[in-house]
Amino acid sequence: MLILGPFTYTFLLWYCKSEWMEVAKEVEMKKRVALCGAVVIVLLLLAGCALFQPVGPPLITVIPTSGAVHTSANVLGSGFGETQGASSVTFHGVQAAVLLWSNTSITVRVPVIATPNGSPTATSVRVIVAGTPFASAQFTVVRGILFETNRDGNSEIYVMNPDGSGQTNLTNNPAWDSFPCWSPDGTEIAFESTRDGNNEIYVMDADGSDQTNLTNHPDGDWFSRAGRPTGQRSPSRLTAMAVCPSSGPSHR
Ligand SMILES: [Ca+2]
Ligand SMILES: [Ca+2]
Repeated sequence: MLILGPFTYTFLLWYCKSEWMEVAKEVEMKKRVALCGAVVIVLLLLAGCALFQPVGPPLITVIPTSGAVHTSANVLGSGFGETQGASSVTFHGVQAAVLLWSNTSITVRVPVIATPNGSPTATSVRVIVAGTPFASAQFTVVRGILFETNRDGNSEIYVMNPDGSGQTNLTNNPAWDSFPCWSPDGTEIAFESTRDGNNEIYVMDADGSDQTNLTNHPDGDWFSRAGRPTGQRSPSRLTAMAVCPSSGPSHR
């Protein structure tokens, strides 16, 4: 009996312990099942959110870099690729000259769309990456107001926003520069200048770059305007005459 006592005690202890372990295992198993179920539910919810999340084009922002007119603009976003390659940017379907291309920023010269009466024109900007439409945004093309001023000590051609802000010297030349006028598509400006020693007709890009002497003649060359003489060369032969109306300003 003395022997059976410890044996019985050990047996009962083992039995109870086994029972307890079984119960503990069952509780642990239930916990794990509950945990797995919760994980599955969370995963399903996440998948559902991703599945039903609206898929749209990547967001891009178009901001002008010029204070005067929108002659250049930065297209900000991501995923453009590090190099331009076969990619491009269009404004209202017109391809813009790309000045700088990186994965997150594209600098373009805005191809000023025909802006009847110089009024602001809303246009759609599209980024095409490797030949495939990638993203789009809205942008308002503004044709600046051209004017002359002597504020820098000699006549210069300036451009400003329609509200008078962003006044920018486009010519920056010590000679006389005057009579600016937009080309019909707003991408170029024709003007007169004496920088080569006599009057010449020049053309420059809308941002003032690439100023080119069109006439390049030792005699005087002017636009034809009502009430003032024309140059000694026939103005009708000049490219600039195609963009400057003969009824243009006459103030000298
Ligand atoms: Ca000047
Ligand atoms: Ca000349």
